[in-house]
Order: sequence, then C-alpha cells, then structure tokens
Amino acid sequence: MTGRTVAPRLNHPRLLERIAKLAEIGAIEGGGVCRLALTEADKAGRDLVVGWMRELGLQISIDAIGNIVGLRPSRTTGAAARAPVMTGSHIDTVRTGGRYDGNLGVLAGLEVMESLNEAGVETEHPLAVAVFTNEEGARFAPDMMGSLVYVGGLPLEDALATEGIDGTRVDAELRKIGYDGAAPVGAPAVRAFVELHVEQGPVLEREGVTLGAVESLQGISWTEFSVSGVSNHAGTTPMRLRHDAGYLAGATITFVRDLTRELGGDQVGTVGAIEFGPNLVNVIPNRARFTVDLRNTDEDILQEAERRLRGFVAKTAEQEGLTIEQRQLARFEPVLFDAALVARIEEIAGRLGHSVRRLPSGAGHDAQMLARICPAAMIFVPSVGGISHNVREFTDASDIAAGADVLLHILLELAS
Ligand code: HGY
Ligand code: MN
Ligand code: MN
Repeated sequence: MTGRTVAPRLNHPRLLERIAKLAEIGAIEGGGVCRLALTEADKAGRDLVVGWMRELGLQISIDAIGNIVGLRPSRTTGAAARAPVMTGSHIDTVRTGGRYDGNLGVLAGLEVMESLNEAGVETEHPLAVAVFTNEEGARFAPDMMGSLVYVGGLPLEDALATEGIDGTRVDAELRKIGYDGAAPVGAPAVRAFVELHVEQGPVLEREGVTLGAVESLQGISWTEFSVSGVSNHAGTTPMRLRHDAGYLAGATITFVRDLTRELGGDQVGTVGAIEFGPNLVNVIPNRARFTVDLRNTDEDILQEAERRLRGFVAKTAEQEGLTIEQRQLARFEPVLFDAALVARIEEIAGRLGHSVRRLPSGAGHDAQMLARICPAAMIFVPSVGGISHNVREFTDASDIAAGADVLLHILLELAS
C-alpha cells in the first residue's frame, strides 16, 4: 500500500443509505424486494449500481452473460497490472426477497472502494467489485448462473439458451435489458475473492455471535419433475381407476419430509414450486410439475437422498400408471473455502473486537463458483430471526458495519 494519506474508514451511514436506495427498486409490501433476474427491475437496479461505480471512477466491464465488474486500478497499470482482489455478490432477488441478500455484498464492496478513494489509498493489486447475473436461479435455473459462466463452469451458449419458468430465454431477456456485454467470459484472472453476505439462517443470532467466517458450503441438487396422468371426473372415477398426477406430487412432498427425518444431520429437502393441470376442483389432474431442492454438507449422503427420491417417484409413478420426465435444474457438490482466508477473516474479526465463529453456508453463493479459480471465502452477518427469502429479512446496522469493516481489512490485506 503506498500513497496513503489517512487510514481508510468506512462511512457506515452511506452504506445503509445505498442499501435503502437500491431496495426502492422492485420494492414490495413489507419492506422486501422483487427483482427477478433480467427483469426491468433488475435492469433498473443494475443501472443504479453501474452509476455508482462510475461516480467512484471504477473501470466498468460487462460480460456476455451480463456480469458487471467495477475495477479500481492499482499503482501498477497496464499489462503489469496484476489480477484483482475481488469482492461482490448479486442484486437479483427471489420474488419475495429481502433487501440484504446479495445486495449487501455488492454495496459493501462499493463502500470499500469509496473509502479507499477518500483516504487516497493506492493498492499493489487492483480491487474489483462484481455483480453476478442471476445468482438466485429462481427465474432461470441453475442458481449462481452468472458466476458459474464467469469461471468457465457452464458454457456461455448453454446459459444463453436457458428457458425460464415463464417461457422466456436468457439471451433474449439479457438483450432486452441491454446487459449482453462485450467482455469475454470463462477464464478471468482473480487473485482472491471474499463475499460479505447475510447468513440467511438462525445460527449467529441464536448464539449471539456477530460475524461468521464461512468454512464451507453445502451441496445443492434441484430436480424438476413433470408428471403425466389422465384427467377424469372427480366424482365418477373409482379410486382404483385413477392416474392422478397430483397424487404423485403430493406423495413426494411427504416423502421428502420423511427422507430428511430419516437421513437426519444436515439433510434438508424442499418442494418449493408446484402446479397442476387443469387445476380445477372437480377434475383429476393429468399434469403436475414440481421441483425438489435437496441439500447436504456431505456429498455421499446427498447422492443417497437423490437415489431415494428418484426411486420413490419411479415406484409411485408405476403404481399410479403415470409417466414421468425429470430435469436436473442445478447440481453443485459441497465446497470448502480457502482455509488461510477463513483464518484471516476470523483473526481480523477478533482484532476488531467482534465475536466470530466458523460455520458452513446452507445457501448457495457466488463465492462457491469463484472458489473454482482462486482462494475464496465469505463473511456472514446475522439474519434477525434467521429469516431470508422473505420480505422480513433484516440485519442490524451494527452487524452490517462490523461485517463491512472486516471486508475492508481483508481486501486491503490481500491487495497489498
Ligand atoms: O438457492 C440458494 O441457495 C441461493 O439463494 N441462490
Ligand atoms: Mn444470496
Ligand atoms: Mn438468495
């Protein structure tokens, strides 16, 4: 670090103001946000963040899947400039999202840049803030799509050809919002990646701990089942003659819950999306489409859960005389973050006077993709009531400040 005039200090109120400002875009009842990937609301959010990046003098690049990277150059310029130390996250949300999930990581990164500008700090390595496209995967699966393409884990053309739950395509929607960028994807040079994110779970709050040094991230398996049966009269059709697609969907919901009880430990399972056809009170459904989200920190147990699920669906379909199509929407193995980075986060948090503990992430994050190409780790701040993917998502200002301060210190350390 050279040319420093004063020790950089974050302007926490400014960070909170930006969180509130961004949350106005796609705002929904109850203080939450609906900014599904590649919608007009996502575009408006992107435009606001790009505007802030411009005000901070960052060099902005947008790649072919719409990832936005704001680069703060280092002392060494041109070809000698080294791979950036990167932070960031996502600003797309689920339909009933909170204002912190993803947004905090992007805006804390901007706050770090602005504070370094104000302090006149020049770093050895460039710093970068990334806004990754479609982290949620709620409209276009898989989740973490943008960062997965960014690291070369998903061919760009496959991502662009992805069809959403509303029948639209990624490439068309990306063009519509004007974020089909020119920058290439697939082999970026990144020195290290640290993401600040809300925990979205109950652990930190339950234990009264301010910060999480995230050691790992559990495996994720998303499957979509499309079931075909025979629609028939709800009143005249004897039970033994039915081919009820809705029955299989319902039976699978209870099977998944029983499976998590049986496997125990970290196993979680969710049937989050379901629809029947023709979806009428007096017609036996001949069509059902539903999704199953299975997660576990242990890859072998997750595979066992997948096997059990597929076996149950196949057996039940045969008994009921149904046909099944299934599509893997997402499949990521558990990820270990960089041990040295995790230890640095833990040490810095302690040195700044904050309580801190190590923990795994239950949610997927862009950091798990960056971990494929560079040392990566995450800082968690508590979620009040462990609530997330819910308009009531909330994190106390003091916890946000603590997390952002640790982010400032770890980024500075890595960029020196
Ligand atoms: O599904 C997840 O874990 C993340 O929120 N995309
Ligand atoms: Mn997130
Ligand atoms: Mn999320």
